[in-house]
Amino acid sequence: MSPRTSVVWTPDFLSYQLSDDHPLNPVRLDLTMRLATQLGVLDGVETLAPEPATDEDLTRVHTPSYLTAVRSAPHEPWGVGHGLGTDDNPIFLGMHEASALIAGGSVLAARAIAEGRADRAVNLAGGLHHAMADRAAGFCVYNDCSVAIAWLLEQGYERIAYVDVDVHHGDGVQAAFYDDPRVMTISMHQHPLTLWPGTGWPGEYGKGDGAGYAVNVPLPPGTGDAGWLRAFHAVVPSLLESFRPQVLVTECGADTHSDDPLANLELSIDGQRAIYHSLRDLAERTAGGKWLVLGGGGYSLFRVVPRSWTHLLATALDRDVDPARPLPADWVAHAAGLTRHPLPTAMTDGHDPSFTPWGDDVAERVDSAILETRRAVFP
Ligand code: ZLV
Ligand code: CA
Ligand code: ZN
Repeated sequence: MSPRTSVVWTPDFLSYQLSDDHPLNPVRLDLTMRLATQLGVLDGVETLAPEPATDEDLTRVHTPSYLTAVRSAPHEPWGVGHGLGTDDNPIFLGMHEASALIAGGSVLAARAIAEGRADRAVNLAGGLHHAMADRAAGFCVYNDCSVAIAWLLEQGYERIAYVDVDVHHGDGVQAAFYDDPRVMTISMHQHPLTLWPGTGWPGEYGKGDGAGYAVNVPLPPGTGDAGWLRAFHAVVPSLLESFRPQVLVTECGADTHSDDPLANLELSIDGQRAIYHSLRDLAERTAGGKWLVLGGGGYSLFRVVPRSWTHLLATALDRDVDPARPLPADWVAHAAGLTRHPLPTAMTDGHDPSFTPWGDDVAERVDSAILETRRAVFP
């Protein structure tokens, strides 16, 4: 039987705008939904409209005093602390409401799966993986990934796998479940010596009962499609095969792309499409088909995120989009009205992800990253 997929969406997600010129611009979500719609990917798909996460939901992960700070910050912005009011996390009007709505979206997606109404559920506004229990970080106010996982644990789930393919380390989710063997967190990311937040070393493998259930794969700048996929396949499938999660939660940041202004892993749209297909295959083979898909980073707002996440939506809906498919003229015209950057013309970068050329030096460094991670977590 073909899987049922729910898509969580509300135009109110666009109110998560940290500041006018902040890299995390919600136009990327608007452009993604427009592109997916115009390509027919969302034909007949009923979207689920979220409610804000409740304090009960949020305090499974965050401290009550942090919630109080987030609520009051726009009205009393001086000396609020908790990572609020920095260049990465400016204070904005309606900050609590916009952030709680995104977390509510991820809980709604989890609920659709837990209640058996969906096998897969997508919240592209989610994936805010850096927020900590009592502090905002890296553009993230509430950690919707952790809030959704904590909700699933509350329902009695005993094994949840979290795989984070954003170019940054999934530090907030790792920290939330670091000593909990019910949640296996795996993050692929650019090496901590070369990218914020500077964590995600293979030696961070969990503690106490959770030892062995945190996994980190740091990759060198310039890794590229073939190197990234090689590392992924050397580590992730065997871990998920032995863990046998009841749900696979994925953070699908698109900031691994070579056009992304924040990082240097140098993947293509075609490589990212291959990642999404691998995640779907793993959900089917190891997690009983249960797949909770979250967004994440991605700062090439016009050239990358809309195409990459349209492939992600299409993958989750089993309506794979041919990479050769041209971009709809209406979408290009709309995007052209918003940017002076040249726009792509098709759903591909013209790369065959399995044949990306990569230099010997990068190859060696990818292979030593794989070995280091395997030494840390494989029995
Ligand atoms: O994609 O930021 O480097 C999930 C995600 O993973 C830093 N932050 C820290 C260290 C001191 N700050 C830098 C302050 C910069 C202020 C605003 C930018 C503005 C323009 C262009 C780039 C940045 C920026 N900020 C680039 N990298 C940072 C990181 C945070 C990255 C968060 C990734 C979030 C949504
Ligand atoms: Ca990551
Ligand atoms: Zn990121």
